[in-house]
Amino acid sequence: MLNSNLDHEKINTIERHIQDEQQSHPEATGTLTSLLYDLALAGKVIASQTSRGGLVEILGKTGETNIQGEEVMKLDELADRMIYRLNDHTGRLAVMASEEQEDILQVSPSFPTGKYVLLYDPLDGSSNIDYNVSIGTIFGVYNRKSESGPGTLEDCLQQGRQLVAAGYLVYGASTMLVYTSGMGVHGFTLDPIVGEFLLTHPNIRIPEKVKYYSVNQGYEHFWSEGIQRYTKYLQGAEPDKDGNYRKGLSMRYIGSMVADFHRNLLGGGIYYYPSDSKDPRYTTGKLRLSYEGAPLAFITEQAGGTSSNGYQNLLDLTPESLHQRTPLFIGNRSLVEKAEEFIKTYDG
Ligand code: FDP
Repeated sequence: MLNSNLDHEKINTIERHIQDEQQSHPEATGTLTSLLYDLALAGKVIASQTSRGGLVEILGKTGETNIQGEEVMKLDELADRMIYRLNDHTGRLAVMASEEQEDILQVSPSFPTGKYVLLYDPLDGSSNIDYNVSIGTIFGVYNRKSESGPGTLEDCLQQGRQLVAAGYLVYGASTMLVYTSGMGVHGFTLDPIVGEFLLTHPNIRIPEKVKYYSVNQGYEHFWSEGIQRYTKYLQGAEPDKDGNYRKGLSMRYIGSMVADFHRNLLGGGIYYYPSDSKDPRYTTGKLRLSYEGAPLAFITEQAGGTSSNGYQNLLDLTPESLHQRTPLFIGNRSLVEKAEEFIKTYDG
């Protein structure tokens, strides 16, 4: 016989949670709920493929390069197509853009266009795919700016402040989906048996007490003086401009931004990828403002943290091109502000 208490217990699936949140917006039509649920579905499909990575012939490179000049991995392609195909016919989107594709992606002409715009990085941290290390998907959702018909490039080049929702999936020891629609940050874990995302991390707040800094320290010699000194400050080996030292932090760097970000969101800390002089392609940093920076900045802000390009909040930057790169500092407010202070003092 069923325990009668169960009748009263709320089982918070992702669909129900998003629906409940949207109900506090009387004007909501349910379209955003459905769009976020479509993204959760895409995440489940991608997770099912990544977890079988070593078993089926999907690992390794396709032999092609994407527009960033990087080798395209088969799983990247699969994730890219999956997200597009699950969203091209729903009537919820005006246009999409993917980190893997040079141009904006129009939805199928046989279906009506919708009011939202979706930007996504289908498989972040792809250099880790072959090594069974956590990877992820990042997405951001905007309202369209164009009135009707096919969406435009302008729809995709919006300031992070205009984000309606943002989230990421991390494919790790378990699969998690973390999202915000401007009402806090909530994390769901995929129950692989039931096949449903269940609420496990409601109202995530970045802990005040910080533990980690995450940066590729192998590039140290190519950094500016400000970044070098800031990193020493985080280690407890350099004073700030007032002569104060901080207690040294632990360094953790997976090299999959989503996974590094996720750890620091839950554990407290900062992730940064500054500009460096190592590679002429990345003089303004490596990471992309619209696919990686802005969505994670929105989540961070909703969780009590902040972000910067070293001078300005990432959410205040308006991209000029689809694949614009940016230096990036993201995490606890005190650490991000301190990075800005070091940059101002030593790099001008
Ligand atoms: P990747 O090149 O493997 O896709 O988005 C780019 C990214 O990974 C981030 O996920 C990651 O944090 C960073 O680049 C790693 O770059 P480095 O190898 O230069 O540290």
